[in-house]
Amino acid sequence: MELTTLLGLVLVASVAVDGKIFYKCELAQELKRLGVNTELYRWVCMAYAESSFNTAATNTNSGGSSDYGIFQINSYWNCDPQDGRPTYNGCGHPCSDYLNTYLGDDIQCIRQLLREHSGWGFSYGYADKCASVTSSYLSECSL
Ligand SMILES: [Ca+2]
Repeated sequence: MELTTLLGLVLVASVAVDGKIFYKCELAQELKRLGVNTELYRWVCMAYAESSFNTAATNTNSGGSSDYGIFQINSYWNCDPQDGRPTYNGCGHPCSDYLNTYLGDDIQCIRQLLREHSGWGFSYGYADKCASVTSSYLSECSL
């Protein structure tokens, strides 16, 4: 294999591993480390419902907007897709900030949505899979 081809493969691989799929307890520990200290189990359940713990998850909605990252933050309301599509960008970040392994900015946006919506009503994933979640969801985790 030519060296240039090898370098090309290494480059592609490094881009591909920019995101991360968390284990459940690992995510709980990381969210706690970043300051989530109330109802942590709701955050972790919501992340599983929305992205299966994948920070690089993207999904396109029927209306043309897209959802980004471990919490599936929406490009029309809450982040800027930076591709010309309209956005209110309520959380004030490019959507790409919600695809990396640093979750501090993702948490900040979800905190804002929790305030604006007085709870988790903004997340269809939460309503679908987490409405009856309890703290026992994290009972196997060391926190
Ligand atoms: Ca981030």
